[in-house]
Amino acid sequence: MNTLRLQLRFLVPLILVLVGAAYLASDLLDKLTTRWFMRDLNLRGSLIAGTMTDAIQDGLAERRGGRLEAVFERALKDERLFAIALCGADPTPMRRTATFPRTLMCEELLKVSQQPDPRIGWQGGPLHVGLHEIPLAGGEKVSLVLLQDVSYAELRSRDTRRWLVAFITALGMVVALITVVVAQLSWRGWVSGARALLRGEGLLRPIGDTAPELEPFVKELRENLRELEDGLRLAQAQQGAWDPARLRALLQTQLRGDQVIVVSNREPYIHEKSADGVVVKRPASGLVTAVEPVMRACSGTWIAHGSGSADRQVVDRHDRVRVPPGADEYALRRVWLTPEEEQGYYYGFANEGMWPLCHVAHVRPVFRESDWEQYRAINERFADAVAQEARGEDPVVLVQDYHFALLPAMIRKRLPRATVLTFWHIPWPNPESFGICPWRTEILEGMLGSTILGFHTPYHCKNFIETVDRMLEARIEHEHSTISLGGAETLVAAFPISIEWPGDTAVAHWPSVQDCRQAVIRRLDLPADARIAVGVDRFDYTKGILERFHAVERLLEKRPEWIGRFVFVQVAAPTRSALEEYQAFQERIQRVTERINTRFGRAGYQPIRLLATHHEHEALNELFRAADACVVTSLHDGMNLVCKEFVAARNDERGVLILSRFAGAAGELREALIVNPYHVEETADALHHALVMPEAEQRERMVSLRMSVREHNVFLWAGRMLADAGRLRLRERIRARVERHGGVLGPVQQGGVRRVK
Ligand code: ADQ
Repeated sequence: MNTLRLQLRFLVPLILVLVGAAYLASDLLDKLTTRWFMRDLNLRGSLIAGTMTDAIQDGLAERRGGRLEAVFERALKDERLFAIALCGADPTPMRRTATFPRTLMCEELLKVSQQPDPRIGWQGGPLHVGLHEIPLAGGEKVSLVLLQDVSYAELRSRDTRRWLVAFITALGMVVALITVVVAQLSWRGWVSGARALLRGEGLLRPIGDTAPELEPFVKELRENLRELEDGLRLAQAQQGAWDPARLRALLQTQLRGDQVIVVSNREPYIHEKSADGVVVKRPASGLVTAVEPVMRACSGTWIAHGSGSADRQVVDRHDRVRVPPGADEYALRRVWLTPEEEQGYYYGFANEGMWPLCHVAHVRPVFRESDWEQYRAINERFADAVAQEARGEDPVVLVQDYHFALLPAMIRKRLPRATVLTFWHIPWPNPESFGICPWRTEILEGMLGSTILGFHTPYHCKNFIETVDRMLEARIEHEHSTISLGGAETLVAAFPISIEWPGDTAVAHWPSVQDCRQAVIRRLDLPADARIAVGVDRFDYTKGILERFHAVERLLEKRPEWIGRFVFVQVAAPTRSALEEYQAFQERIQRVTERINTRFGRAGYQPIRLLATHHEHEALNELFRAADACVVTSLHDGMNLVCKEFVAARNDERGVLILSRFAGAAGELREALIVNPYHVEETADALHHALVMPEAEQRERMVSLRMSVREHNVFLWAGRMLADAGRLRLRERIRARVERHGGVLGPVQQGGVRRVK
């Protein structure tokens, strides 16, 4: 429709110009043909006069009528010759044919014949008047008057005009047709060029087959888009460090205050029944630690499994409760699961299948058909909850983790215009390892319903893209890190997660490092001069707790001087205890702890203190501040937040971080002592190194670690992801406008972030 309007804008003036040209040309042609006719008739008259000269001279010399008239009558056989007369000195012609008009006088005929258009009107049509002198004997002259019928000339001129108009009309139509076809083709070229630009192709590399005539348009559009994106980036860069205010500003500008919905299995607040009534608990979860501050900043809706014994008691009739309790910053929508559903979807498929599948920690994944069915059904239930909670057709939905691999595609089906950001908090294995999953294609297709799919590290992204490459018929653009499947495109990118950096007010309330140390020594009844190392984890086999204990044992073996002086405090929050694998693991850790404590312990001293309970944030902070070293020895970890929490707790710039090279965090926190947890000797040496590290070196390392975590905090993680979502949404809006409106350049040419918004 718009193309037609555009073409009419061009065609109407073209047709008007052609009509004007036809009008002018026919007039000109008329004049020209008349002039040619007159010249022909004069010439013809001269010829006739020439052939008749002798007969006229003879006829007049004989002085008797008859012969001359006979000559004239013969000449009149030429149908175009209408009448003939001879003019002498008298006003009336001296001889004339019967057809010659009686009213015409010689003087008048002379005048007419001398005009450029020597025509007179007569009943039968116009007549051409020609006067030709015939010399007579004795120097006298007579004029031969020839009246020729020129009505045929007018007929011809009319015919010529008709043909001319028909020709110009046909020409106009051919030109119009060519214009329409070329315009259509060019239009398609423009639109696909614009689309390519909006996909980002034109910005990073030139669009392959741009026609030369479209170059200026493409160049302009490309420049406008680049300006637009630069503007966005600049606006972000100028705002300094990432904090809740900046995240809120980003949501209000780039996402125009669009609704943000988070979906995760674990809820951020659990209401439990207790002897004192209902109590609220915070789960030990890296995901909750990271996403909660984002949610508080954007006041959205968090959809999660209501797992607490008092959860149903506190929700409204829509299963919602405002959290954090008392602060009322966002809505928590609870989804209910039966024990069988939880068994199949959560313990079964997610934690016995996906978790070991993605972590290379030498525990075999277990895949059961019934678990898979539950997993799919529960993903559908959460998709329904998202659709119910969505206030508009295009919310921003943040899907969290491996419990919801199928959810992105299910959301896309219900809300095709939603922006789905999926974040995979655990590692992604190589294609061979992932290939053992019986439902690998379903899982990949489900995940590719995401607009953006985030992992912690570029290595996990690479593994995912390679897996898709092996298992699906999808188009992969390695240059842009995008995967297209069924017409939808997913950007696969690394967004390293982090923690909320503690604010000045919170830090001001922290007890001093000395006080923390005294408190921990007192509470755990440790030797007064104890050197303390801590480990804080969920009680999970991927965290390398066993390997850590073996390293402690080896340290005490190798360096007995630490016996009685070195204590390892391990906090381990029970997790997934319903699973046999986890129960066995926890029991094994208990046994190893006892063995080591028996081997190296003595009265009033135990080298390992295992605290297998959930700890509140303040208690963990106290422990981190009291410690000489923090030990993170994950066998495989997406990121690991404990190491970042330890760094954040150490505003005294002391303490040493020992970090597994298999944790995603190792890529960022290079000033830690990086170890291979499978190498017991190396970890034992790192422990010793940490305990004897001079304060100056500790400070140097810690200052650098703190700078890194402070800058790369959780708001940067969320901000980068949401800013990318904002850019894609903006691009999508421009693309929609390009298709909706005739003016390809309309919204883009306006330039500048604010105007487009
Ligand atoms: P998790 O495997 O849960 O997270 P992690 O990143 O270490 O691992 O986070 C654990 C969180 O739970 C931390 O905030 C920690 O303080 C807390 N926690 C641990 N033990 C606790 C205890 N005993 N009491 C109270 N709190 C405790 C998953 C991935 C990680 C990834 C995160 C975030 O496995 O690789 O870093 O998600 O994406």
